[in-house]
Amino acid sequence: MKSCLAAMARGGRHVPPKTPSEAPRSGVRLNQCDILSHSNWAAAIACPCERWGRKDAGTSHMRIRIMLLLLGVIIAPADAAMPRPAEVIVVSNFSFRPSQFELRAGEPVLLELRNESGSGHSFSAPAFFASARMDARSAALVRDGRVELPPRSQVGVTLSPTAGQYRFKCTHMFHAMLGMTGTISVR
Ligand SMILES: [Cu+2]
Repeated sequence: MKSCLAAMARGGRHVPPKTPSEAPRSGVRLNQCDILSHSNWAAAIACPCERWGRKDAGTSHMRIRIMLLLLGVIIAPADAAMPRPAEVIVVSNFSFRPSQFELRAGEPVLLELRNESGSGHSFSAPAFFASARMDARSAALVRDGRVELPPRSQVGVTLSPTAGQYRFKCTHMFHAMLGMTGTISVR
């Protein structure tokens, strides 16, 4: 069997054994399939060592895949046409944080509504939503001028707001009275 390290060093991919019987016996620690021995990550992803049933190789490759996935999550927003960073509104019993915030008129923004409480709430701003431009996905999240937020949920609405002062509140019974109100200033 050729070691995958040697094969990688020559710029090629290693070839796995054709039958399981050719695979390394248990107790034999081979390093050639560990993360550090791979000359590049792409080759590491393609490396089929885990098909041999070697637990450590499988674990190494899983780690690489998780790292690449995380890297993808970090890199992805940079090349996509994204709105400016999210305006995060944390919803709890019984407040919005922040309760006053500013947006820029005509500039797409992701409004991220995070309900951190164990109770349902809503973010109701009929005039604000009615005057804003939204794509179909975001518009579908707004019903009668409000977004419903089930317990421990997060809803993201992307929109381009129109200049003005808007009030928002939670429409659940007595919640506005208990402090769940706020204002959005769009300039
Ligand atoms: Cu509420």
